[in-house]
Amino acid sequence: MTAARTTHTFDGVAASAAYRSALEVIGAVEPRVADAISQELTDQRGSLKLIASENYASPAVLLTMGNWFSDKYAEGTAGHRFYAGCQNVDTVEALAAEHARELFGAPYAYVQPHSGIDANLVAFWAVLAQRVELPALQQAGARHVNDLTDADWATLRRALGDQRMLGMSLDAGGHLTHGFRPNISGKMFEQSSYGTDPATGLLDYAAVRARAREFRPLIIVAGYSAYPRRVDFAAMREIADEVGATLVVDMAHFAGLVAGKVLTGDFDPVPHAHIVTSTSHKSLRGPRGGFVLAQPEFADAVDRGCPMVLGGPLPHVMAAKAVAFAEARRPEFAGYARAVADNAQVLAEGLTKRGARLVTGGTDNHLVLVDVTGFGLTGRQAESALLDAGIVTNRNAVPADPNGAWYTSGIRLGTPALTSRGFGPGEFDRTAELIVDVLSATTPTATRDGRASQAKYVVADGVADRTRAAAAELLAAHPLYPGLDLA
Ligand code: DSN
Repeated sequence: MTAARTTHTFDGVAASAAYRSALEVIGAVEPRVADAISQELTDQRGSLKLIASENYASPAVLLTMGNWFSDKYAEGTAGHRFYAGCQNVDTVEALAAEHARELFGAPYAYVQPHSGIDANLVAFWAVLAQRVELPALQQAGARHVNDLTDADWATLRRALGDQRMLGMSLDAGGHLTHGFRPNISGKMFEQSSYGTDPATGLLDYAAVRARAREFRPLIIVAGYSAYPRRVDFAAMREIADEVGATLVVDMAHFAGLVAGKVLTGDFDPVPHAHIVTSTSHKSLRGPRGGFVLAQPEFADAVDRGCPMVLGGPLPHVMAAKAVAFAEARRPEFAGYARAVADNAQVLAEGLTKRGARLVTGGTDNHLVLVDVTGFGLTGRQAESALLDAGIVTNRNAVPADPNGAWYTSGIRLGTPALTSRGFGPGEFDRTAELIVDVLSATTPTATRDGRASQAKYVVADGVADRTRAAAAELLAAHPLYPGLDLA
């Protein structure tokens, strides 16, 4: 695995000129913003970024977002806008959708969602529109909700509020937007969860089926933000069909592995789900945003994402999605995606052989979940100690977490970002060594009543400095945006 297969191909000289000019223009108005932008690059260049949901977009993607497309209103869809003068927005939206369809082999793509939560809301309301509202309209002989009598409308609103969603539990790796109470989805639906097998940490499809039969949800959501294994979407679809549910798959985390054909067959959600939602900025390495793929029967309902739950689209971001999807259609992106998954396995093995305990014992996607209670730490302590040593991770609950969602018992590590820098197996094994060194050298401090603190900790003298120096060596060998020079 070489750097050439995983990093961006770009012209550092051209990118340097573009960014220097941009910073000069910005700095003439508010120099502190120009400085912060510059400093962000320095900081990102100087740390081992292992946040599983982050990446480094190409300069082409980033530059596409800084222009006058930002000034356009364009409610509606390509060719059917509520504003005049949208011909160029039509071009980029149509291009982004076409690239998305081709990239994922999907019959229909909607590229307006601004984020993952927006994409999920579009999908959930599309299911409600198709399966609850449409039959109600038909029954009332109306073409539009505005044509319903007040009594029919009241009945429909009750029906819309009386639906069920089944999603993966949060501590098993599910996501807040899959029907959990702090999120709007949890207020829209009566929610129930499926978890993982307590012995193996793996999804238990028989248990999912049993829960679905009992709960009879309108929507089953599959997908995760902290589950380190593949999901059998063919099996999930079978379960959905058996109970008359619509299968929505949130592939935000692993979209890059689907695009790069690492997840294929039963593990590719696109042929199996009724609707697939995603973000574009995680393993897919695009701009910050969301999108939805759908089977034809849901296409019209998804298309009404605006005005159903979205306002004006972000044309500059849709343009950047078109560029990112075009990049992901190049053959080298498949090499990148393969390297992300291979590197995750090396990281998992490197941690395990040095004594770390991993949820499910390993990984077959882009992320690893370490149960840090084996080091006598909470996730919060591990996250902070690693940050002191220049390693950026995030704390995460593990299944049945005894420390709850704030302190947690785990840290989540992902390989997409460092793989974009050209890290290969040697670098990831060394990264595992550094992580275990830091965690082994960290101890919780005692609280006043003599118990171990869940937040405070000490790292043995010299370990953080030594790790920072070792990380700097790895990073120097794999510069972020090589040749890009702001000075
Ligand atoms: N915040 C994203 C993550 O880190 O997984 C998901 O919303």
